Amino acid sequence: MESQHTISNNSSSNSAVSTPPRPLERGLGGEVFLTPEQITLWQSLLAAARHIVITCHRGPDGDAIGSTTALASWLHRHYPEADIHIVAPNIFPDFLKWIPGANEILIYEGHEEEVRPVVEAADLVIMCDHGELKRMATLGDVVRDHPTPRIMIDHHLNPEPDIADLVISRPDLSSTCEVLLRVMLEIEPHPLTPPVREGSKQCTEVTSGNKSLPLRGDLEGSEATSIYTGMMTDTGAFTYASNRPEIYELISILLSCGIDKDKIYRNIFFTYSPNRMKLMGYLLYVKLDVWKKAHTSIMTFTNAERRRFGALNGDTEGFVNLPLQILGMKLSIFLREDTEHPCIRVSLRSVDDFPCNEMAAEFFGGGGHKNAAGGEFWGTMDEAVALAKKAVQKYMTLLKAE
Ligand SMILES: [Mn+2]
Repeated sequence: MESQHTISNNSSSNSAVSTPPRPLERGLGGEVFLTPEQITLWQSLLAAARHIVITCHRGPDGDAIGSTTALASWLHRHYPEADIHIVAPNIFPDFLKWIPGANEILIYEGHEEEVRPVVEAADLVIMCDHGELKRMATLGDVVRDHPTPRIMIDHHLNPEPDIADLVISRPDLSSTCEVLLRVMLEIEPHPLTPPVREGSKQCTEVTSGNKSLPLRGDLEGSEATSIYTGMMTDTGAFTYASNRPEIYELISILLSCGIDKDKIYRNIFFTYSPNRMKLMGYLLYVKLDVWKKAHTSIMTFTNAERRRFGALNGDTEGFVNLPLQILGMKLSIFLREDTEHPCIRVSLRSVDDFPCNEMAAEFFGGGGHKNAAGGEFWGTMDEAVALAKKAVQKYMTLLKAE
Protein backbone atom coordinates (compact mmCIF):
# COMPACT_ATOMS: atom_id res chain seq x y z
CA MET A 1 0.00 0.00 0.00
CA GLU A 2 1.16 3.48 -0.70
CA SER A 3 1.46 6.45 1.58
CA GLN A 4 3.21 4.90 4.51
CA HIS A 5 3.48 7.38 7.31
CA THR A 6 5.65 5.57 9.72
CA ILE A 7 6.83 7.16 12.87
CA SER A 8 9.22 4.84 14.33
CA ASN A 9 12.11 5.17 16.59
CA ASN A 10 14.37 2.40 15.52
CA SER A 11 15.99 1.99 18.86
CA SER A 12 15.80 -1.67 19.76
CA SER A 13 15.39 -0.78 23.38
CA ASN A 14 12.19 -0.23 25.24
CA SER A 15 13.68 -0.89 28.60
CA ALA A 16 15.28 1.07 31.34
CA VAL A 17 16.61 4.42 30.29
CA SER A 18 19.97 4.96 31.92
CA THR A 19 20.75 8.28 30.30
CA PRO A 20 21.33 11.27 32.55
CA PRO A 21 18.24 13.05 33.83
CA ARG A 22 16.78 15.55 31.42
CA PRO A 23 14.56 18.49 32.15
CA LEU A 24 10.83 18.09 31.60
CA GLU A 25 10.43 21.11 29.43
CA ARG A 26 6.94 21.11 28.08
CA GLY A 27 5.29 17.96 29.26
CA LEU A 28 5.19 14.58 27.55
CA GLY A 29 8.76 15.00 26.48
CA GLY A 30 7.85 18.07 24.44
CA GLU A 31 7.45 15.67 21.56
CA VAL A 32 5.23 16.19 18.56
CA PHE A 33 3.74 12.73 18.42
CA LEU A 34 1.96 12.69 15.09
CA THR A 35 2.90 14.67 12.02
CA PRO A 36 0.20 16.93 10.54
CA GLU A 37 0.06 14.49 7.59
CA GLN A 38 -0.60 11.60 9.91
CA ILE A 39 -3.38 13.47 11.69
CA THR A 40 -4.97 14.36 8.37
CA LEU A 41 -4.70 10.78 7.16
CA TRP A 42 -6.11 9.45 10.45
CA GLN A 43 -9.06 11.80 10.20
CA SER A 44 -9.78 11.12 6.56
CA LEU A 45 -9.57 7.33 6.97
CA LEU A 46 -11.92 7.46 9.95
CA ALA A 47 -14.33 9.96 8.45
CA ALA A 48 -14.78 7.69 5.43
CA ALA A 49 -15.30 4.53 7.47
CA ARG A 50 -18.71 3.06 8.23
CA HIS A 51 -17.71 -0.45 9.32
CA ILE A 52 -14.61 -0.44 11.45
CA VAL A 53 -12.96 -3.64 12.63
CA ILE A 54 -10.34 -3.40 15.37
CA THR A 55 -8.01 -6.40 15.69
CA CYS A 56 -5.33 -7.61 18.07
CA HIS A 57 -2.80 -10.45 18.17
CA ARG A 58 -3.54 -14.09 18.92
CA GLY A 59 -3.37 -14.86 22.62
CA PRO A 60 -4.62 -11.40 23.56
CA ASP A 61 -2.98 -9.88 26.63
CA GLY A 62 -3.84 -6.86 28.76
CA ASP A 63 -2.35 -4.45 26.25
CA ALA A 64 -4.28 -6.03 23.36
CA ILE A 65 -7.62 -6.02 25.18
CA GLY A 66 -6.95 -2.62 26.78
CA SER A 67 -6.02 -0.88 23.54
CA THR A 68 -8.82 -2.36 21.44
CA THR A 69 -11.56 -1.65 24.00
CA ALA A 70 -10.34 1.90 24.67
CA LEU A 71 -10.12 2.63 20.96
CA ALA A 72 -13.55 1.16 20.21
CA SER A 73 -15.18 3.29 22.91
CA TRP A 74 -13.32 6.43 21.88
CA LEU A 75 -14.20 5.95 18.21
CA HIS A 76 -17.78 5.26 19.15
CA ARG A 77 -17.97 8.69 20.78
CA HIS A 78 -16.26 10.44 17.88
CA TYR A 79 -17.87 8.59 14.99
CA PRO A 80 -21.30 7.56 16.30
CA GLU A 81 -22.53 6.74 12.82
CA ALA A 82 -19.89 4.04 12.26
CA ASP A 83 -20.38 0.54 13.50
CA ILE A 84 -17.37 -0.74 15.28
CA HIS A 85 -16.37 -4.29 16.15
CA ILE A 86 -13.40 -5.67 17.98
CA VAL A 87 -12.33 -9.04 16.61
CA ALA A 88 -9.77 -11.11 18.51
CA PRO A 89 -8.15 -14.11 16.82
CA ASN A 90 -8.86 -16.39 19.81
CA ILE A 91 -10.02 -16.40 23.40
CA PHE A 92 -8.40 -14.33 26.12
CA PRO A 93 -7.89 -15.19 29.78
CA ASP A 94 -10.57 -14.66 32.43
CA PHE A 95 -8.54 -12.08 34.34
CA LEU A 96 -9.04 -9.67 31.42
CA LYS A 97 -12.80 -10.16 31.14
CA TRP A 98 -13.68 -7.33 33.55
CA ILE A 99 -12.04 -4.73 31.26
CA PRO A 100 -14.77 -2.30 30.12
CA GLY A 101 -16.06 -3.43 26.72
CA ALA A 102 -14.28 -6.80 26.76
CA ASN A 103 -17.57 -8.68 26.74
CA GLU A 104 -18.34 -7.28 23.28
CA ILE A 105 -15.20 -8.67 21.67
CA LEU A 106 -15.88 -11.17 18.90
CA ILE A 107 -13.69 -14.27 18.92
CA TYR A 108 -12.70 -15.58 15.49
CA GLU A 109 -11.37 -19.09 16.13
CA GLY A 110 -14.28 -21.43 16.72
CA HIS A 111 -16.77 -18.86 15.36
CA GLU A 112 -15.37 -18.44 11.88
CA GLU A 113 -18.72 -18.64 10.08
CA GLU A 114 -20.32 -15.84 12.12
CA VAL A 115 -17.29 -13.60 12.46
CA ARG A 116 -15.77 -13.76 8.95
CA PRO A 117 -18.64 -11.71 7.43
CA VAL A 118 -18.03 -8.99 10.03
CA VAL A 119 -14.39 -8.74 8.96
CA GLU A 120 -15.33 -8.86 5.29
CA ALA A 121 -17.82 -6.02 5.77
CA ALA A 122 -15.12 -3.75 7.19
CA ASP A 123 -14.15 -0.66 5.26
CA LEU A 124 -11.36 0.10 7.75
CA VAL A 125 -9.26 -2.28 9.81
CA ILE A 126 -7.29 -0.97 12.77
CA MET A 127 -4.57 -3.33 13.96
CA CYS A 128 -3.74 -2.83 17.63
CA ASP A 129 -0.73 -4.29 19.44
CA HIS A 130 0.59 -6.24 16.48
CA GLY A 131 2.70 -5.20 13.53
CA GLU A 132 2.30 -8.34 11.47
CA LEU A 133 -0.79 -10.02 10.06
CA LYS A 134 0.63 -13.45 10.86
CA ARG A 135 0.32 -12.67 14.57
CA MET A 136 -3.45 -13.08 14.04
CA ALA A 137 -3.05 -16.63 12.64
CA THR A 138 -6.11 -17.56 10.54
CA LEU A 139 -7.81 -14.21 11.20
CA GLY A 140 -4.73 -12.60 9.64
CA ASP A 141 -5.40 -14.51 6.42
CA VAL A 142 -8.95 -13.15 6.29
CA VAL A 143 -7.69 -9.60 6.84
CA ARG A 144 -4.92 -10.05 4.26
CA ASP A 145 -7.40 -11.27 1.64
CA HIS A 146 -9.81 -8.42 2.31
CA PRO A 147 -8.66 -5.27 0.54
CA THR A 148 -9.44 -2.34 2.80
CA PRO A 149 -7.52 0.59 4.26
CA ARG A 150 -5.67 -0.29 7.44
CA ILE A 151 -4.22 1.61 10.37
CA MET A 152 -1.57 0.08 12.61
CA ILE A 153 -1.12 1.23 16.21
CA ASP A 154 1.67 -0.78 17.75
CA HIS A 155 4.92 -0.96 19.68
CA HIS A 156 6.50 -4.19 18.42
CA LEU A 157 9.81 -4.20 16.63
CA ASN A 158 9.97 -4.56 12.86
CA PRO A 159 6.41 -4.01 11.67
CA GLU A 160 5.57 -5.84 8.45
CA PRO A 161 6.14 -3.42 5.58
CA ASP A 162 3.25 -2.21 3.46
CA ILE A 163 0.37 -3.72 5.37
CA ALA A 164 -1.15 -0.48 6.58
CA ASP A 165 -1.90 2.92 5.07
CA LEU A 166 -1.14 4.65 8.34
CA VAL A 167 1.53 3.11 10.52
CA ILE A 168 1.91 4.40 14.06
CA SER A 169 4.65 2.15 15.30
CA ARG A 170 6.63 3.06 18.41
CA PRO A 171 8.86 0.23 19.64
CA ASP A 172 10.41 2.68 22.09
CA LEU A 173 7.17 2.99 24.07
CA SER A 174 5.98 0.70 26.85
CA SER A 175 2.77 -0.50 25.35
CA THR A 176 0.27 -0.05 22.55
CA CYS A 177 -2.00 1.54 25.13
CA GLU A 178 0.61 4.24 25.66
CA VAL A 179 0.90 4.78 21.91
CA LEU A 180 -2.88 4.94 21.61
CA LEU A 181 -3.20 7.40 24.49
CA ARG A 182 -0.63 9.65 22.84
CA VAL A 183 -2.63 9.52 19.61
CA MET A 184 -5.85 10.36 21.44
CA LEU A 185 -4.24 13.25 23.30
CA GLU A 186 -2.79 14.61 20.11
CA ILE A 187 -6.17 14.59 18.45
CA GLU A 188 -8.05 15.69 21.54
CA PRO A 189 -5.71 17.45 23.97
CA HIS A 190 -6.32 17.02 27.66
CA PRO A 191 -6.11 20.02 29.98
CA LEU A 192 -3.07 18.44 31.61
CA THR A 193 -1.13 18.19 28.35
CA PRO A 194 0.54 21.46 27.51
CA PRO A 195 0.54 22.44 23.84
CA VAL A 196 3.47 20.71 22.21
CA ARG A 197 3.87 22.68 19.03
CA GLU A 198 5.86 25.87 19.05
CA GLY A 199 3.40 28.73 19.21
CA SER A 200 0.33 26.49 19.26
CA LYS A 201 -2.54 27.19 21.58
CA GLN A 202 -4.52 24.58 23.45
CA CYS A 203 -7.05 23.72 20.79
CA THR A 204 -10.70 23.98 21.55
CA GLU A 205 -12.21 21.93 18.84
CA VAL A 206 -11.27 18.96 16.79
CA THR A 207 -12.22 18.40 13.22
CA SER A 208 -13.61 15.10 12.11
CA GLY A 209 -14.09 14.94 8.39
CA ASN A 210 -15.97 18.09 7.58
CA LYS A 211 -17.58 18.60 10.94
CA SER A 212 -16.17 20.02 14.15
CA LEU A 213 -16.64 18.28 17.43
CA PRO A 214 -16.49 20.07 20.76
CA LEU A 215 -13.34 19.30 22.68
CA ARG A 216 -14.12 17.12 25.67
CA GLY A 217 -10.60 17.38 26.95
CA ASP A 218 -11.25 14.20 28.82
CA LEU A 219 -11.24 10.51 28.29
CA GLU A 220 -14.17 8.50 29.47
CA GLY A 221 -13.25 6.80 32.72
CA SER A 222 -13.74 3.39 31.10
CA GLU A 223 -11.31 4.25 28.31
CA ALA A 224 -8.75 5.45 30.83
CA THR A 225 -9.20 2.20 32.75
CA SER A 226 -8.58 0.11 29.63
CA ILE A 227 -5.50 2.13 28.75
CA TYR A 228 -4.01 1.99 32.22
CA THR A 229 -4.53 -1.78 32.24
CA GLY A 230 -2.48 -2.22 29.06
CA MET A 231 0.29 0.11 30.22
CA MET A 232 0.43 -1.69 33.55
CA THR A 233 0.42 -5.25 32.21
CA ASP A 234 3.04 -4.60 29.52
CA THR A 235 5.43 -3.14 32.09
CA GLY A 236 4.89 -5.69 34.88
CA ALA A 237 3.08 -3.03 36.89
CA PHE A 238 5.72 -0.45 35.93
CA THR A 239 8.68 -2.56 36.98
CA TYR A 240 10.28 -2.71 33.52
CA ALA A 241 10.29 -0.68 30.29
CA SER A 242 8.85 2.20 32.26
CA ASN A 243 11.59 4.65 33.18
CA ARG A 244 10.53 7.45 30.85
CA PRO A 245 9.03 10.36 32.80
CA GLU A 246 6.26 10.73 30.21
CA ILE A 247 4.74 7.46 31.40
CA TYR A 248 4.02 9.02 34.76
CA GLU A 249 2.59 12.15 33.19
CA LEU A 250 0.25 9.93 31.25
CA ILE A 251 -0.70 8.04 34.39
CA SER A 252 -1.47 11.34 36.04
CA ILE A 253 -3.83 12.17 33.19
CA LEU A 254 -5.49 8.77 33.54
CA LEU A 255 -5.90 9.31 37.28
CA SER A 256 -7.53 12.66 36.61
CA CYS A 257 -10.07 10.75 34.49
CA GLY A 258 -11.09 8.85 37.59
CA ILE A 259 -9.40 5.46 37.26
CA ASP A 260 -8.95 3.32 40.37
CA LYS A 261 -5.43 2.07 39.73
CA ASP A 262 -5.29 0.05 42.94
CA LYS A 263 -8.39 -1.85 41.94
CA ILE A 264 -7.07 -2.37 38.40
CA TYR A 265 -3.94 -3.89 39.92
CA ARG A 266 -5.96 -6.28 42.08
CA ASN A 267 -8.26 -7.16 39.17
CA ILE A 268 -5.26 -8.25 37.13
CA PHE A 269 -2.82 -9.69 39.63
CA PHE A 270 -4.85 -10.95 42.60
CA THR A 271 -6.88 -13.43 40.64
CA TYR A 272 -5.21 -16.75 41.30
CA SER A 273 -7.34 -19.84 41.55
CA PRO A 274 -6.25 -22.27 44.28
CA ASN A 275 -5.01 -24.55 41.47
CA ARG A 276 -2.85 -21.84 39.95
CA MET A 277 -1.32 -21.00 43.33
CA LYS A 278 -0.49 -24.66 43.94
CA LEU A 279 0.86 -25.08 40.42
CA MET A 280 3.15 -22.10 40.95
CA GLY A 281 4.45 -23.64 44.17
CA TYR A 282 5.03 -26.97 42.42
CA LEU A 283 6.86 -25.47 39.44
CA LEU A 284 9.12 -23.36 41.64
CA TYR A 285 9.86 -26.21 44.06
CA VAL A 286 10.18 -29.13 41.65
CA LYS A 287 10.77 -27.79 38.15
CA LEU A 288 12.95 -24.72 38.53
CA ASP A 289 16.51 -25.33 37.41
CA VAL A 290 19.01 -22.57 38.11
CA TRP A 291 22.16 -22.40 36.00
CA LYS A 292 24.06 -20.28 38.44
CA LYS A 293 27.14 -19.45 36.40
CA ALA A 294 25.01 -18.31 33.49
CA HIS A 295 22.70 -16.27 35.74
CA THR A 296 19.93 -18.14 33.98
CA SER A 297 17.00 -20.23 35.13
CA ILE A 298 14.82 -22.62 33.22
CA MET A 299 11.41 -24.03 34.09
CA THR A 300 9.42 -26.58 32.11
CA PHE A 301 5.73 -27.43 32.14
CA THR A 302 4.22 -30.47 30.44
CA ASN A 303 0.66 -31.30 29.49
CA ALA A 304 0.72 -34.21 31.98
CA GLU A 305 1.38 -31.64 34.72
CA ARG A 306 -1.29 -29.41 33.28
CA ARG A 307 -3.81 -32.24 33.71
CA ARG A 308 -2.53 -33.15 37.16
CA PHE A 309 -3.08 -29.62 38.46
CA GLY A 310 -6.26 -29.01 36.49
CA ALA A 311 -4.51 -25.94 35.04
CA LEU A 312 -6.51 -23.77 32.70
CA ASN A 313 -5.30 -21.69 29.77
CA GLY A 314 -3.48 -18.69 31.12
CA ASP A 315 -2.75 -20.32 34.47
CA THR A 316 0.99 -20.11 33.84
CA GLU A 317 0.79 -16.47 32.77
CA GLY A 318 3.57 -14.50 34.44
CA PHE A 319 5.38 -17.52 35.90
CA VAL A 320 8.34 -16.81 33.62
CA ASN A 321 8.96 -13.59 35.54
CA LEU A 322 9.28 -15.25 38.94
CA PRO A 323 12.87 -16.58 38.70
CA LEU A 324 14.10 -13.07 37.93
CA GLN A 325 13.47 -12.36 41.61
CA ILE A 326 16.52 -14.51 42.41
CA LEU A 327 19.52 -12.33 43.20
CA GLY A 328 21.77 -11.87 40.17
CA MET A 329 19.44 -13.62 37.71
CA LYS A 330 19.61 -12.20 34.20
CA LEU A 331 17.56 -14.54 32.08
CA SER A 332 14.53 -16.70 32.74
CA ILE A 333 13.41 -19.36 30.27
CA PHE A 334 9.99 -20.96 30.51
CA LEU A 335 9.12 -23.90 28.26
CA ARG A 336 5.62 -25.31 28.11
CA GLU A 337 4.03 -27.93 25.92
CA ASP A 338 1.40 -26.50 23.60
CA THR A 339 -2.10 -27.82 24.24
CA GLU A 340 -3.06 -28.11 20.57
CA HIS A 341 0.12 -28.74 18.60
CA PRO A 342 3.14 -30.99 19.13
CA CYS A 343 5.38 -28.07 19.95
CA ILE A 344 6.91 -26.27 22.89
CA ARG A 345 6.05 -22.65 23.64
CA VAL A 346 9.09 -20.66 24.69
CA SER A 347 9.03 -17.55 26.87
CA LEU A 348 12.10 -15.52 27.69
CA ARG A 349 12.46 -12.72 30.21
CA SER A 350 15.58 -10.78 31.10
CA VAL A 351 16.82 -7.78 33.01
CA ASP A 352 19.05 -4.94 31.89
CA ASP A 353 20.62 -5.32 28.49
CA PHE A 354 20.21 -9.01 27.76
CA PRO A 355 18.46 -9.26 24.35
CA CYS A 356 15.70 -11.87 24.70
CA ASN A 357 14.38 -10.93 21.27
CA GLU A 358 17.66 -11.84 19.61
CA MET A 359 17.86 -15.18 21.39
CA ALA A 360 14.21 -15.89 20.55
CA ALA A 361 14.76 -15.08 16.88
CA GLU A 362 17.99 -17.02 16.59
CA PHE A 363 16.94 -20.20 18.39
CA PHE A 364 13.16 -20.33 18.62
CA GLY A 365 11.83 -18.70 15.46
CA GLY A 366 10.25 -15.92 17.47
CA GLY A 367 10.88 -12.41 18.60
CA GLY A 368 9.61 -9.69 20.87
CA HIS A 369 11.21 -7.07 23.02
CA LYS A 370 14.63 -6.86 24.58
CA ASN A 371 13.44 -7.94 28.01
CA ALA A 372 10.45 -10.06 26.98
CA ALA A 373 10.28 -12.33 23.99
CA GLY A 374 8.88 -15.65 22.90
CA GLY A 375 9.00 -18.31 20.26
CA GLU A 376 8.31 -21.97 19.68
CA PHE A 377 10.11 -25.24 19.17
CA TRP A 378 8.72 -28.16 17.19
CA GLY A 379 9.93 -31.23 19.01
CA THR A 380 10.04 -32.81 22.44
CA MET A 381 10.58 -31.06 25.74
CA ASP A 382 14.00 -32.71 26.15
CA GLU A 383 15.09 -31.40 22.77
CA ALA A 384 13.79 -27.94 23.66
CA VAL A 385 15.79 -27.94 26.90
CA ALA A 386 18.89 -29.04 24.98
CA LEU A 387 18.37 -26.20 22.51
CA ALA A 388 17.90 -23.73 25.36
CA LYS A 389 21.23 -24.90 26.79
CA LYS A 390 22.84 -24.29 23.43
CA ALA A 391 21.31 -20.83 23.27
CA VAL A 392 22.61 -19.99 26.74
CA GLN A 393 26.04 -21.32 25.75
CA LYS A 394 26.04 -18.99 22.74
CA TYR A 395 25.24 -15.96 24.91
CA MET A 396 27.44 -17.05 27.82
CA THR A 397 29.80 -14.09 27.72
CA LEU A 398 26.92 -11.67 28.04
CA LEU A 399 25.18 -13.75 30.70
CA LYS A 400 28.30 -14.40 32.78
CA ALA A 401 29.33 -10.78 33.05
CA GLU A 402 28.68 -9.41 36.53
MN1 LIG B 1 1.80 -4.81 23.86
